[in-house]
Amino acid sequence: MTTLFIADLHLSILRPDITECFLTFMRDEASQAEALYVLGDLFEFWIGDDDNSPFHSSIKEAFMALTQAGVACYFIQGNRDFLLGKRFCKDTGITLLPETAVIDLYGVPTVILHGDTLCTMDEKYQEFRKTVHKPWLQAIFNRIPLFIRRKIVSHVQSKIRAQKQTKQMNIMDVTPQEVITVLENNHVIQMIHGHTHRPNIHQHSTMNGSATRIVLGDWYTQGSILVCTPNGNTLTTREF
Ligand code: LP5
Ligand code: MN
Repeated sequence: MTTLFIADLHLSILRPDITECFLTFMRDEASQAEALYVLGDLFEFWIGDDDNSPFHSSIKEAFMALTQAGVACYFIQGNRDFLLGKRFCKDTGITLLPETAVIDLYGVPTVILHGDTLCTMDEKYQEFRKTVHKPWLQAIFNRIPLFIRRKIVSHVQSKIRAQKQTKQMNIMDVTPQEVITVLENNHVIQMIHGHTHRPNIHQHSTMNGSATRIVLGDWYTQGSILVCTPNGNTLTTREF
């Protein structure tokens, strides 16, 4: 019995090495698992479910093969694929979860999330997030022709990139008090998230006792997978 977690792959046509590692993982490993959880930022940027490029179709086919083989696949949106929605789920058989979800991981109630909402000191990002999550703005954006949406995204990305360079590293990590609040509000002592690209296993003191926080790694230089079994959880890597 195995449950797998991945996040922050940032798949794009510009990085065939990541895509190949991901497709091999899906075919050889995920297909043998009980469940696969993708905790956001699967894509470098997801512009909308109507983007049917051959590249995106090949990723969707990999999920479809998995769900058809009986592997349960779950997805939580990240800050780069917050526009991934119902149509993607219908095309692949995956289940979209809310931004914070509680699951039973081999008897341990566990809160899972992308992780961006834990970075409360990054006020500019949280403001930006609030804006792009407005349903009315997303509805308008989804009606804009695909090629214009692409231009808007690359324009905003290039503006933001410069801003990000000036941010202090510590504000781009989670706020410890926010971690404790989320653990306590969800009545759990285990959390799994990505986003910060700082893979590690941390302990936190909560009013319910000592809690474990597992941070998933990104896929910039290697595949990063959290492998969970009834006997324990292991952060692992796969060479490109
Ligand atoms: O992912 P990572 O680690 O690189 O950076 C994130 C945060 N950055 C982002 C930005 C997205 O990756 C790119 C978004 C392109 C959006 C296109 C617009 C689509 C419109 C859709 C409308 C429904 O998520 C980064 C964090 C970092 O994580 C660590 O947590 O710091 O945040 C930023 O850099 C954001 C800036 O701080 C704030 C930018 C404000 C710019 C205002 C532009 C307004 C655009 C409004 C769109 C209509
Ligand atoms: Mn992220």
